[in-house]
Amino acid sequence: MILGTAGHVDHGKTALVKALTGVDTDRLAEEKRRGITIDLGFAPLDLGPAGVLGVVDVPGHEAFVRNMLAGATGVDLVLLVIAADEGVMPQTREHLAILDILGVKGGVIALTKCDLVDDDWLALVREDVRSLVGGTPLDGAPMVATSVVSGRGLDALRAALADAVQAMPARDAADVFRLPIDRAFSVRGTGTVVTGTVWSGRVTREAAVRILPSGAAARVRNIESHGAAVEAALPGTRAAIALAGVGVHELGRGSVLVAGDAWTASTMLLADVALLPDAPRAVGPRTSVRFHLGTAEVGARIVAQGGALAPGGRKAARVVLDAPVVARAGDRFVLRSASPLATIGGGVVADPAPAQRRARPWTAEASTPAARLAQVLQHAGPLGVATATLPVRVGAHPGQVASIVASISDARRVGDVLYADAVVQSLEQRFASLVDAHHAAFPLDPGAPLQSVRAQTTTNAGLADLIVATLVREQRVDVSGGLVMRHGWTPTLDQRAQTTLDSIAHALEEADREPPSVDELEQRFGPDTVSVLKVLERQGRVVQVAPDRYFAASALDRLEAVLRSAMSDRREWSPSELREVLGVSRKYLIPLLEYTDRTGLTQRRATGRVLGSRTPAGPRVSTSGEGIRLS
Ligand SMILES: Nc1nc2c(ncn2[C@@H]2O[C@H](COP(=O)(O)OP(=O)(O)OP(=O)(O)O)[C@@H](O)[C@H]2O)c(=O)[nH]1
Ligand SMILES: [Mg+2]
Repeated sequence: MILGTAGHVDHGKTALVKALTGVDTDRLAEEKRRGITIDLGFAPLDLGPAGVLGVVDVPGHEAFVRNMLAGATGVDLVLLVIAADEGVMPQTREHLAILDILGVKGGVIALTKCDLVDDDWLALVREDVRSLVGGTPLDGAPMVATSVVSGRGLDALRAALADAVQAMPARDAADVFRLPIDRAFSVRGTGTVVTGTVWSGRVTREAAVRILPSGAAARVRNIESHGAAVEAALPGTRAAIALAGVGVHELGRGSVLVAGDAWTASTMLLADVALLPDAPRAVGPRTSVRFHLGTAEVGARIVAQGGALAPGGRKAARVVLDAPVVARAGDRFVLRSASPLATIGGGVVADPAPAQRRARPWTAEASTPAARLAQVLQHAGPLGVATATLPVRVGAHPGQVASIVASISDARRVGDVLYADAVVQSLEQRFASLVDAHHAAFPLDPGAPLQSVRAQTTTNAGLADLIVATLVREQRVDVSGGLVMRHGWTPTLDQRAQTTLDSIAHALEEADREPPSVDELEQRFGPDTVSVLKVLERQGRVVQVAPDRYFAASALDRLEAVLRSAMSDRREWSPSELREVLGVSRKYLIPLLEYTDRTGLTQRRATGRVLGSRTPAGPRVSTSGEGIRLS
């Protein structure tokens, strides 16, 4: 578990950590010279049966609040430090506001430097502090009077911390792994080392990991926790991780070490954003603010639903970031203004990687992972959402995701992708309308080409499969021979079409082995010709031998019989011999032989053809564009 300090500059945070742990966390030369903390310091605090706390000591100076934020963001518990002689000061308030925004669950208050004040004064400070923390995560927190000079209160403080630790729920190691990096350096003989607090999940030696937002892949070479080598970095602990395959220049504070496919970095997220009541001014869509999440800090703009966000207000918003950030639904973030330099508010991430850039924001804080899932699916539309990303997208443990998916009735799954039911239904509707439109436009056609209706409905093949399967199962459409038609549809032949049909069938039978082309038929029989030919083809009375030519089935049967008997000698027949035996001109011969090659009746060789392997009753192949069709 992680304990973070908080409090105004010089109030004795580092001195108290040293008194408790024996570690001086001010390690920089400049910190020693100036007597203040500048960057984060780390030390283990052994609380005996309550376990070892990872302490993150933060700077109190107003110029280093950004460093405080990087340290405060992953803590379970806070140690709020207030010097008894000075009492509540500006960064006492600012740090407390930050802890509130970050949703820190609890902690302990230390009144330090008690050797410098008398008991009456101390009682007044206690009262001040009590009223300050009312309504914050430290409301009702134990308050311990301490002095590192006299040693007063140190044991009581340890005991209070041990109680607070035992009241905190442990983090789940079965979650997806994330460690926001707070330091990265290179160690001779070891290579690149990163440190940070494990926010969720665990990682073991030799695990494959990624650094985001860069996307660089790396391998965990070694892990240390509080200076000792360990096999796994566990959630809620400090870890130093040696990485193979990545250079120190590729990462730094703000980068995130992750494992698994769920994580991405995004330059936009949806969130529930609130401004502090004492924020200096409203935040409009063009106001630039500093966005702090984990150890990352980037410039951002807040596009709130229905206009600017006023001090004290809270709205659903789109957060547009200057650089990609790794976030998870439910993450807390802090907003600061650059001038004046101040903490102005913060929020909760609703969707860390929305699918559409113009996605409408929604309010997230009150919503459950199941409600977020419904929203995410709605926003994703026909793109759907990969189930592997759901732990991050909706902010639930992988183990919970399956039951959340099962609990919502309005989603459909295709492979590893989930779609909103409403989205699939509207695509089904679209598919059915396209079929109807085809029937209306071509009443003589047996159906619409399936491929084309699929392509006009969605470019997602898996989704198209689902739609066709559903519509067929629900008996709304039929699929046959590469065509799709309304269930029970039969081409309607009115008197005129029936006459045309009879005439064309007759004409093709008459023409026998040298039938007219489609164009010629159209000139003679009018605009219904093409549709009528398809009806005849479906009835098995004609066969499309070439794109522009149909034969009467009876004529084709005779031609094939001639070929079969003539070529039964199994030798190779030249084109001119075949023309002779079939009695057709070259114009008919070539398409005919190409057709019999396709159906397997003949086989083309270097200088002629031999009889193929097709059985006499084998399938006929249509050339009308939908592949093999059984006649
Ligand atoms: N008399 C007395 N002095 C103290 C006590 N605790 C800290 N100090 C002194 O207060 C000064 C500041 O202490 P630090 O621990 O550096 O304060 P800090 O809160 O860490 O300061 P920043 O990290 O810069 O915000 C030092 O000179 C300490 O020696 C105490 O209990 N009694
Ligand atoms: Mg300090």
